[in-house]
Amino acid sequence: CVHSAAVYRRSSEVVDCFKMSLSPNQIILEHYLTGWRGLIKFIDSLGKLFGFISSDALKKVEILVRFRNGDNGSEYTTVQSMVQFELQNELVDVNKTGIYPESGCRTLLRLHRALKWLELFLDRLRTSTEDSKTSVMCTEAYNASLAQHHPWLVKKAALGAFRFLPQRSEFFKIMNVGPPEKVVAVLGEAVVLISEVYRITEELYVKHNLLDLP
Ligand code: 1PW
Repeated sequence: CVHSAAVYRRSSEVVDCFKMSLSPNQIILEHYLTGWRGLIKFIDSLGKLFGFISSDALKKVEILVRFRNGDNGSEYTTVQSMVQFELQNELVDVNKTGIYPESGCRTLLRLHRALKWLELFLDRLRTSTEDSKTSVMCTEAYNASLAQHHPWLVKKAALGAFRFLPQRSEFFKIMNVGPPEKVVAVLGEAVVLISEVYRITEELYVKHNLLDLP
């Protein structure tokens, strides 16, 4: 997309990346990953306590970037082409024997699951009022989605970190898109786009029975 992660400044630019990743029934990996880089920058700006979250997400993004830059890079243009290529070439641990721990399919699945959390959290943020607590909204969104895929230690660390999220007004400022009404509008757009990206990926993963790759 038009925004390079390096100059990324506003959360509306992340929304642009996810918008550009929709093609319209395929997900273009380049833009999906740029969107994630923007999200990671945003998480980083929330403080050091969130470093373990952003560093894991960054690791996943970098694995997929490596595939895109590798010998078979052209197969990693869309999520659909990636899934087809890796399945056809038996690069995915479909039998759960742990021999391909870093397939593109299993790596993207982690980001895909995290996107559900983001969708739920942003939707709560969008419909929240001035006295709503970001930590509560984030915790609820997490418990309703990503938490079920995490071992207890990760859960404990994540739930512990959420308590230190900036409060709503500060959070809106960090998003850097303007007054609260504008933030709410951007959040509305973000939720629609992210849920569409999520839906398309989910359908693909269901179709190929990839939703519980180790
Ligand atoms: C404040 C808004 C935040 C929204 C972004 C969501 C990012 C979620 C990343 C959570 C990472 C927690 C720590 C890492 C856990 C990994 O074990 C887990 N990774 C993810 C992305 O869930 C599973 O990856 P693994 O261990 O199977 O390679």
